[in-house]
Amino acid sequence: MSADAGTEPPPSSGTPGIASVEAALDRLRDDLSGFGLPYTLAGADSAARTARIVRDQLGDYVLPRLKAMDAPLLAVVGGSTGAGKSALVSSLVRRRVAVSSAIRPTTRRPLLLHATGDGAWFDGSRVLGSLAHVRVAEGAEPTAAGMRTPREVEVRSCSALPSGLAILDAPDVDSVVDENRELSATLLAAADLWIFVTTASRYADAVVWEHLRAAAARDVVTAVILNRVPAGAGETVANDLRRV
Ligand SMILES: Nc1nc2c(ncn2[C@@H]2O[C@H](COP(=O)(O)OP(=O)(O)OP(=O)(O)O)[C@@H](O)[C@H]2O)c(=O)[nH]1
Ligand SMILES: [Mg+2]
Repeated sequence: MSADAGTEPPPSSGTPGIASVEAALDRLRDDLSGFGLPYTLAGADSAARTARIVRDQLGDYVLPRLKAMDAPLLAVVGGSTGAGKSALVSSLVRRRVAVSSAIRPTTRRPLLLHATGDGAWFDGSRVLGSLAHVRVAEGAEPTAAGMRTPREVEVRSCSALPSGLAILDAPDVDSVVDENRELSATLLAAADLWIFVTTASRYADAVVWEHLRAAAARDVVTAVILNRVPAGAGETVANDLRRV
């Protein structure tokens, strides 16, 4: 089911019992938002981080999905810097929607592409409510490489996408830019599907596996794409990636 741009997303299904679960989870998220650990005791940092992750997971995935089971699926393309995420997203929709370059990292502002007519699902704070949503015209030039726009997500309609599917080109999970890594965690938490892009030179990096383990822990559907493999090494690298 889809909604036209400018209209309100449909209300939740109204299934008996769902409303009380929603209310309880809303309260839990609000409690976690106000949760503070003012004393520098052992374990305080890690407890605060866990609280933040649970709050984001509730706000960015569990609650939005519970409130709108028929909202479009969000496929988040994440992975190492330079793995070719932006090149892949542009290739999938057959137009240059994202800048791909030799600068590391290139993508600083996540780009959410949705089908024509699905706009209303993504204009409000239903998904990625902790980020400012910046709507950009469908035909506008892609955002320049390295442009710093903290805690924003660019939202664009894309007529190449089928109704009910949205794709998000995420910043990297492993560059020196701390805010990119934080942002990636928020984006991956909102995903119905992770498309995890790695390369022949990065697939054994610890950070890659941290994310894949997190995906397994969340039981989220994940596709791993092995990109930028030197000629002749394809089978060897792919087999080793499968093994690990
Ligand atoms: N040879 C080859 N080069 C590729 C491929 N995909 C991407 N590249 C190149 O790899 C470089 C990085 O591509 P990007 O699309 O910017 O990579 P990214 O994963 O989006 O990087 P960040 O935005 O920094 O996270 C660019 O120079 C691309 O032209 C590919 O399949 N083959
Ligand atoms: Mg990119």
